[in-house]
Amino acid sequence: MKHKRSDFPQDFLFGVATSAYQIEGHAQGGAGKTHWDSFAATPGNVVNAENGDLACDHLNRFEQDLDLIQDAGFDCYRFSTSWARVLPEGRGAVNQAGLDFYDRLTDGLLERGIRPCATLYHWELPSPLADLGGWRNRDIAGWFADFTEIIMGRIGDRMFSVAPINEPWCVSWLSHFDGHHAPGLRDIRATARAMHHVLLAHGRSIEAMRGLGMSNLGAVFNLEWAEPADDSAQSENAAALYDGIYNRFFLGGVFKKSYPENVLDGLAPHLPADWEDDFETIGAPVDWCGLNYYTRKLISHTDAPWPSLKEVQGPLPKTQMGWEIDPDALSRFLIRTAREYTGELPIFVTENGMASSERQQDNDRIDYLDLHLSALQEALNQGVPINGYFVWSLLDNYEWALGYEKRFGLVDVDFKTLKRTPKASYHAIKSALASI
Ligand code: IFM
Repeated sequence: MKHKRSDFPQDFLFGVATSAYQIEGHAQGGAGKTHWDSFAATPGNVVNAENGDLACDHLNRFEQDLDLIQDAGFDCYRFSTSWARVLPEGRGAVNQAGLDFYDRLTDGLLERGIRPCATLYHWELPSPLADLGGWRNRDIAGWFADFTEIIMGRIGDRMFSVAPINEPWCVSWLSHFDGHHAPGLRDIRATARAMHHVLLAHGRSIEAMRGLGMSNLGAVFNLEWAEPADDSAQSENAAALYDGIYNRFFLGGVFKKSYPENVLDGLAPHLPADWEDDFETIGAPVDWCGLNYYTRKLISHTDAPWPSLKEVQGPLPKTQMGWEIDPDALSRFLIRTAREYTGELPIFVTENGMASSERQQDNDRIDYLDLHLSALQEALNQGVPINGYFVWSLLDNYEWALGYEKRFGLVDVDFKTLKRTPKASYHAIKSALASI
């Protein structure tokens, strides 16, 4: 890699990220069924109908995985806790084996000198709660606050940082409007409710953790830069709306206690009654802001009903996902987020990385990471208070509706034998983190 640790501020933190359902092996250890299990079991939803039953078997191999994180020299590990592993029914009886697992994981990190950075929800909603309407049901905010108290009551004393929910856009829009993720709905009313409730649940969870006396709590957003596909005013408005739905709705809710007007034009009739009254909870102060960044989109207008958006193929080089590589947009996002939303609050890039079919000599990933670290430095030079950067992901894993084919890991996983083999990018980062 071109970059090395000493190119960054002295207390800058480097980490690596994963999530529970994508690596643990969810059919094991007493976890309850989730909406991803039934979504994946429905023909046509997931490539090869693959699911997270075994995934990387991290549940049984986590010591080996923590050794990999330590050997690479990472300061932090961003993992998530599965709601259904802790509370198989979503509420009520606790699965002690689940709590014990996260307890051992936490201690395993601390023993290795790695900071535990938890995300409470990374998409595996317990099926009994999905049966009650899941993210469409306002009660989910209370159920999630209860889960927060249970899991953080056990491991919260040892966390370096915690964020309630990973990527609210994916939890709501991608899953209830696009139908690409569980529960696979395509319904604007369901979408509006999920978008609002996911933020309400975030706020209730923050309140619950403050009640436990915890600090260093944040919010993690996935951002996608929207560029008009051409010079027309229609495309410009379309890109602004895409930006509103994808980025500004969620940042605005948490940091401005308001939703963007162009999004309300279409969504307001579908939001739950008295939604404005929830902003005090949604906007509960946080200690940092996490941004997950991968790509940008070219957007134009279509005549379909609201939001009338069309994605247009762009000319930039693409990853295995078909996502354009645009590091400059990361700088722009970091600068804009600080200027318009977060001010002096520390920002972390909580996910960045690429899928590549290169299973060993993944030079494309090394280049991608270098380019994005340069973009991050550009924002640092402009005074944005960025405190850390996390690579997605430690291991090749379950890439949701795309199954196991798309490989994001610094470490290759052979899904037949579950053997882990560090790739060239792992070794490159290890050298970069060791060099001063
Ligand atoms: O694998 C996902 C992860 O679960 C959330 N952020 C984006 C990653 C790559 O698609």
